[in-house]
Amino acid sequence: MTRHLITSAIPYINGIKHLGNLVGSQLPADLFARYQRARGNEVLFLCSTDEHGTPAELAAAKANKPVAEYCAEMWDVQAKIAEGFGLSFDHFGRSSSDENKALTQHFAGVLADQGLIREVNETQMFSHEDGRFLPDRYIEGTCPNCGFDSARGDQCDNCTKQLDPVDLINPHSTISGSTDLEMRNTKHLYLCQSQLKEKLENWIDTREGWPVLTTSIAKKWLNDGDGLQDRGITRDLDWGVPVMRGDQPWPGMEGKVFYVWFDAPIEYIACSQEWVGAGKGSDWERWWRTDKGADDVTYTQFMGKDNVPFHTLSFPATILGSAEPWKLVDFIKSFNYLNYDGGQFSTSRGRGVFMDQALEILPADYWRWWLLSNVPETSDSEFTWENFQTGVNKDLADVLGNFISRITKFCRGKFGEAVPEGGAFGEQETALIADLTTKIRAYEGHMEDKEVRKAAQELRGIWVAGNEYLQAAAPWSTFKTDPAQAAAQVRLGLNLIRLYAVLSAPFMPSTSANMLASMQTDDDSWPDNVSDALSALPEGHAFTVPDVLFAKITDDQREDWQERFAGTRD
Ligand code: B3M
Ligand code: ZN
Repeated sequence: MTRHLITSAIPYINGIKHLGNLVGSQLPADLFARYQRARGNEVLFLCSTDEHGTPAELAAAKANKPVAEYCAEMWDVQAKIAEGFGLSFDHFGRSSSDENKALTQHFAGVLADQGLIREVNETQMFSHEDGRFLPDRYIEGTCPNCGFDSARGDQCDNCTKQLDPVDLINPHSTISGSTDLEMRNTKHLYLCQSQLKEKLENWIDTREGWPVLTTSIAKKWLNDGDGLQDRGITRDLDWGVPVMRGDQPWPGMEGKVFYVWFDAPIEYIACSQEWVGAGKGSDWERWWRTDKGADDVTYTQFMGKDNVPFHTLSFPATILGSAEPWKLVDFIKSFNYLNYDGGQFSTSRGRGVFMDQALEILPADYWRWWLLSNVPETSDSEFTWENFQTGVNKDLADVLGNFISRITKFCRGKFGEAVPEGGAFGEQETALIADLTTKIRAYEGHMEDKEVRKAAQELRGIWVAGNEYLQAAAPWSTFKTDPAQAAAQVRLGLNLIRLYAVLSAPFMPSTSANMLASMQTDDDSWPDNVSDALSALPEGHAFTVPDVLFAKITDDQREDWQERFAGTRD
C-alpha cells in the first residue's frame, strides 16, 4: 500500500468556476484520488477556496457585503457544487482559516530567521477618500497610448499596453470614483528568491518524469532575463493574513497583509490541519513532515499552466527557504486551457458554461466523462456543443449504455432477473479475457502516469471490447440452438457490467454506483485477475435492469443550450 497526498489548485473565492477551471485542476485530481483509493492505497485529497487578495475584495464590494461574509457564503456555494460534481475531497478548506494564518506567519518568521526576507521601500497610489493604498487594478483612467477611457493601472484592455498607474490620464479609484490620489511611500517585505536559485534549479533538475509543460515553464522563469527575481510578499490591503513574524508583531508592517500568492499554497498544508480540526483525521504531520513519516508519501499537485511558476518556484522557495523538514511536491501535473466555442472561457466576462449551470442541465457524469476524455493535456482543447453531443452520445449512450441495456434486458427476457446457470466459457470468452487483461493493465499504467486522455481512451476500448464480444457471441442467436451456451455468454456479460462499474468509477462515480446497485452487489474489488473478476457474480445472483443510464443529447437540446450559453451570464 502506498500513500498519496493529492492537492488541486485552490479556486478563487470570487464566484462560481467555469468548466475550464474544473477540467484543469479539481477534476483530474479527483480522478487520480479515486483511482488510488480504488487500488487500495491511502489517499489524502485536499482542496480549499483561495479567499484573499484583490479579487475577493472587489467581488465582495460588488455584492455589497463585508468580505468575510461574502467569502463564507461563496465557500458554501463552491462546496455544494463540488459535491454535485462528485469531487471527493477529504477536506475542502479555506485559506482564510486560523490554521493558514498561523502557518503563513510561521513561514514568514522562519524565512526571516534564515535571512531570506528584506524590506523594500516603494511608492504606490494612495486614495484619500478610500483611506487606503490602491492596487494597480483598483485604479482606472484614460490610456496614454490609445485614449481608451477605462484603462486599468496595470494594463489597457483596449490596446493591451502594460501600464503603470502614474501613466494614466485622470486616474480615479474604482472603489469610490475619487480622483483625490497621490503617490505615497510604502514599505514591503521581499522574499529573496534569487538566493535560492541554485537550490531550486538543482531540485527541478533532479525531478524525474515531470511533464514537459511543467518543467519548461519552470526553466523559463528560472533563466529568463535576469533570472529568478526577489518578490514582494506583502500588500497594503485590509483583507488577508496580517503580517507577523511568527507570533510576534513585525515593526513597520502594521496594517499590511501577506500577498495572496504567498499564503495560498501554504493552505495546502493548513488544509490538512483543518481536516484534523474537523475531526476527519488525526495526524496531519505524517503527510507533511518528512521527520514524521511523510518521506513515504507521494505528493502530486494538479493545476492549470498559469499556476505552474508559483508551484515550481515560489512555493518551493518558501519550503526550501524555511530549512524545515516539509514535504516537497513529487509530481506536478499541469494542463493547458479548454476553450469555449471559438473563444475563451472567461469568468470576468461570464463567457462559457459555469459549474452550477452545467449541473442544471445534465448529471455530473456526462460532464466528467466528456471533460476528462477531452482534457487539454498536450495542447489546448475546445468545448463545442457539437463535440460534447457527439462524445456523450457515442461513448456513453451507444457504447456503454447500450451494452448494459442490451444484456440486462435480454437476460430478463430469456432467463429472468438472475445470473443464468449452466454452460461454460469457451474460446471466445478466453480471447476476450486475454484482451481485457492487456487493456486493463494498460489502463492502470496510464492512470498511474496521470495520462488522463490515454486512460479515457483505454477505458473506452474496454467498453468497446464488451460490445464487440456481445455482437460476435450473439446470445440471442445462440439461445435458439444452445441455451446453455447462451447462459454462459449472458453470465459473462452481466459480470462485465460489474467490471465496468469498478473500472469506470474514477471517471463516473455515480453511474458506477448505479451500475453496482442494479447488479445488486457492493463488490467493487479491482480486477487484478480478469478471469476471477468475471465470475464475481455467481450463478443465480439476482439483479435488476437499470433505468436508462445515459439519455442521448438531442439536436434540439444542443441547439437550445448553444443559444442559451452564447451570451454572457448576468
Ligand atoms: N487561486 C488561481 C486559480 O484558481 C489560484 C490558485 C492557487 S493554488 C495555491 O487558478
Ligand atoms: Zn490603450
